[in-house]
Amino acid sequence: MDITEQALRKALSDLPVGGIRFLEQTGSTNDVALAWASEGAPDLALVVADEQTAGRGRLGRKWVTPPGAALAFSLILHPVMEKAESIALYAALGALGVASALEDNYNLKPEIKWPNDVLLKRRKVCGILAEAVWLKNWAESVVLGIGLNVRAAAVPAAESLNFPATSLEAATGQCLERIKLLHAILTSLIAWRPRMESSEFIRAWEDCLAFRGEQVQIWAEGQPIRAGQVEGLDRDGGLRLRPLEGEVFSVRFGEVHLRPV
Ligand code: BT5
Repeated sequence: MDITEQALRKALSDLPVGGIRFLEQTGSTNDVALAWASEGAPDLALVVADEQTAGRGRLGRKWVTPPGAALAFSLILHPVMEKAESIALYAALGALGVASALEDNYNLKPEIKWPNDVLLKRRKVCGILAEAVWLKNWAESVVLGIGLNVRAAAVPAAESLNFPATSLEAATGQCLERIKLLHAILTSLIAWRPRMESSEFIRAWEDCLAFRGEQVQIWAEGQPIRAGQVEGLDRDGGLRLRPLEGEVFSVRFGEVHLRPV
């Protein structure tokens, strides 16, 4: 079924969504949501697009969203946490929200590639981009942008990718209904959000962690590559790695790249 604003309003009427804007085509739903947030959008206001012509990933990378094939949306949240580093936890909320929705409703076994890519069978099916509207030192709003490949046609050509990608269609053999998926993901995000700083949240995230017990390489811009076996997460969501020699170390949030060895 095609997404329309009317169909969205009807399907999401049982959720406490703060407002809905649907666009057949837009540059980036995160840009629309950031503008709306700075004009005072309510908590849980939602921007959905069928197609993005300038979808954004992290650090200026591109996110591809062709028409009729993907779920691309941005959810505006008014944060309860005021520390700058907590913004990264919102991206984790996005990943856990998507992973739990896929597991609970579609019987899939998603994994989270730390910090916040959702994988199916070791291929990226969903990307998350959390951005904040700052007011002095605290985030007044967080825009949680989520892009999910629903149909196989959503997956870009392999040569343009920095990590293998897949779609829900490839993983399930079915064309899943996008509005139902959105309902399931929003339900899961709304349920996890009040528990974001709990040990239960970290445990659930850790349960989905990809490459546990495996060797990975990790590097950040201008820093040497480090390698280690993925042990799990620490209390604030940092990734714990055990190197071949030396002490276990944690990697903090930031622009860190992770690759299986
Ligand atoms: C992400 O960045 O994974 C965050 C993507 C967030 C997209 C959503 S859609 C709704 C909202 N509006 C936006 O404008 N953005 C958000 P990153 O980890 O930097 O990954 C980007 C990389 O993923 C690219 O450089 C490509 O290699 C790859 N890629 C691009 N499109 C993809 C797709 N559809 N499926 C899988 N991989 C993709």
